[in-house]
Amino acid sequence: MDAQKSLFLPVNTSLGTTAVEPDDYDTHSLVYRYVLSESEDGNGAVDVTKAVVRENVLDFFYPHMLMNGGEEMTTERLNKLKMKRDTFLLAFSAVQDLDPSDRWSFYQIAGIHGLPHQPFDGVENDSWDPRNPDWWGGYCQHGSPLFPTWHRPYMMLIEQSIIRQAKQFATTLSDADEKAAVLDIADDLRFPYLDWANQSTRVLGLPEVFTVTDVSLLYSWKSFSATSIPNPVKSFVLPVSLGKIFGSSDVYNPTAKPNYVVPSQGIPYTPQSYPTVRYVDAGYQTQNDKLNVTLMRNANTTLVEGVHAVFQHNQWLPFSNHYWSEETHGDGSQFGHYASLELVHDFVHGTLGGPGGHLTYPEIAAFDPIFFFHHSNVDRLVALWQYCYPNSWIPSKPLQLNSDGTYTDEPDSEANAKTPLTPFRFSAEDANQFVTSDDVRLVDADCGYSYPEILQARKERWTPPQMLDYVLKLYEPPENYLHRWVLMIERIVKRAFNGPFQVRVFIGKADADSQTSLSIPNFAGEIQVFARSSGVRCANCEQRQCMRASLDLTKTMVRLGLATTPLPNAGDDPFSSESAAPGNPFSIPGSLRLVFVDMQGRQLDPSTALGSWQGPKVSLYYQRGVPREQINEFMVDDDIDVSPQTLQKIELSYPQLSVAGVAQPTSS
Ligand SMILES: [Cu+2]
Repeated sequence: MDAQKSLFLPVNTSLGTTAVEPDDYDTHSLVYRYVLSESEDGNGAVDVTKAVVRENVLDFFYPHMLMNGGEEMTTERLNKLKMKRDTFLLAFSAVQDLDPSDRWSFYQIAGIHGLPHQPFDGVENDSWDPRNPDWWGGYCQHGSPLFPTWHRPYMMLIEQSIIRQAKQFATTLSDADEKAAVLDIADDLRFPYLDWANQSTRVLGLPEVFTVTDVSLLYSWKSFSATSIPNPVKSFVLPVSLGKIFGSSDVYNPTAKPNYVVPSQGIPYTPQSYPTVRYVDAGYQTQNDKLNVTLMRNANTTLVEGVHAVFQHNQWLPFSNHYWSEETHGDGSQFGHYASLELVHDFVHGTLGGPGGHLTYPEIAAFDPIFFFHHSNVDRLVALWQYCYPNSWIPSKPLQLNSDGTYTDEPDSEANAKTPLTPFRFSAEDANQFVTSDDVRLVDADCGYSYPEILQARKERWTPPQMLDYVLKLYEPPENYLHRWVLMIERIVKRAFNGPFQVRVFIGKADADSQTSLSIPNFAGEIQVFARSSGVRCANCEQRQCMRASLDLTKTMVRLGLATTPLPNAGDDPFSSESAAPGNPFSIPGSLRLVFVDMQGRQLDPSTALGSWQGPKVSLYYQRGVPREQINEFMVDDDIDVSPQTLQKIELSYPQLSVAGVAQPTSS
């Protein structure tokens, strides 16, 4: 493994084999950093207005469709944008072609997240035992306040690999101008972000660039002959077999169940030479129509409202992750009813991956190239939120989490802003120093990249309330209701069903089950649980990791003609301490129906799947919506607490609430 490896592309690729930086393989160069531009006044501060932006995928991949962004769109500028796009695609493709033993390869970098549960670049913890099922075998942080920050250097690492291959590509170009131009572009290559909640996604679904088999190059290259290449953002062909994600007895193993025809017996899911897929059919092909129908439906039912709700948290802990625990945060004072960013992110994994798609399963999600476009957007939302709430950060007091640990962190280890984010090294000099959350707190000042809105805000010196106003308008649900009702499910045992699952929510459809159409007006949305498989684990472990999830019901209530104004026992101002709780509008038996299904849409029985499973704890929150004009004063003033204790909570139970397949929900 330590023998000198070819740094660059294998001989059989079209981009050549000459080394550009031949000495850097054996140094600890797998670090997260870009070179930061310092400000001109010489005080050593970083000039945040010089940070390179990660652009919207539509602007990045379709530059010829750009109106002009306020700038004059000259032929010269358009050509440069086309060249940048093509170079990104060529370089990303080259990263995917690298030998799987190469630490810069897509295979190795994608493998950091979950399977194959092997050390990346030799970063290990001596006590990690791959046979101990209590340890998670990937490095990624989920259900943790480190969720947003761990994925930050992860994105930067793969961008560094793309930059390297872009420089390599430049050396193959015979036209001197093209070579110079590509070298000039290379350091600025960043993953564009896929904004899955914006207007375009709600109406049009996934941009075509993610679905075509071959992608056309837009620039008229003089010294590169191809006019199209196999599309590197549609799928990645696994160079080695990844092995099984699930134990042999489970119903989820896609090799066994009905959509899949995998070549021969005993071959695990994700076998060598198979491409990653989304919404796979019996022929192991991605079904883009199913993907798009689901994406557009979910963007409209859950993602827009989810992002809107996420920006109403003003504390890092509940904002950052979906973790739920009775012991530490069970009194409602910490978390409340709003969606966490991680939860909305979970929805997107299930929505883009669908049944059998790699993105749906945490163990293998990062092998679908779209993972990085999704996480670019997650990171953008983190950065926008940080702009709105600059003082909120990972609590300094160590947090004990009932976690599975990671490849290097023991189960139940404590996490804080100084926890090493392995395997991402801090510098090339010290192999044992890893990036911490504090090191990557700000995208521009600490990391050297930015997003269009943040760059604009910095240049125009927006205040945090101005940014919040901007974001809330961008993701405002189509109707800005003054009375909002949100369903909150606590204590969802993530591993109850040995893999990912969904909770469908219906209003006024007491007999809804897995066969009920999602196109009826009663369907309010579905909660995606991005859960790992259990393998062989003690019953106790399976009870431990719980998450919380929420879903805004208001739109569906209005559609069904249900009253959304609180019943008369609520005071005029539900925020005031004297006001009584509003009445529950769901007073009829069967008003709210939960249906648990697996990713293939088969009904699950929450009460029997695990003998000791306590089942979900369900409540309804009423929030008086904030009129647009008042958003700033309500949300941003540091003295105003918009956290959940100011909101009205109503516990839901049988018979108003029912769960498909269960005679009566388990009591809480
Ligand atoms: Cu993710």
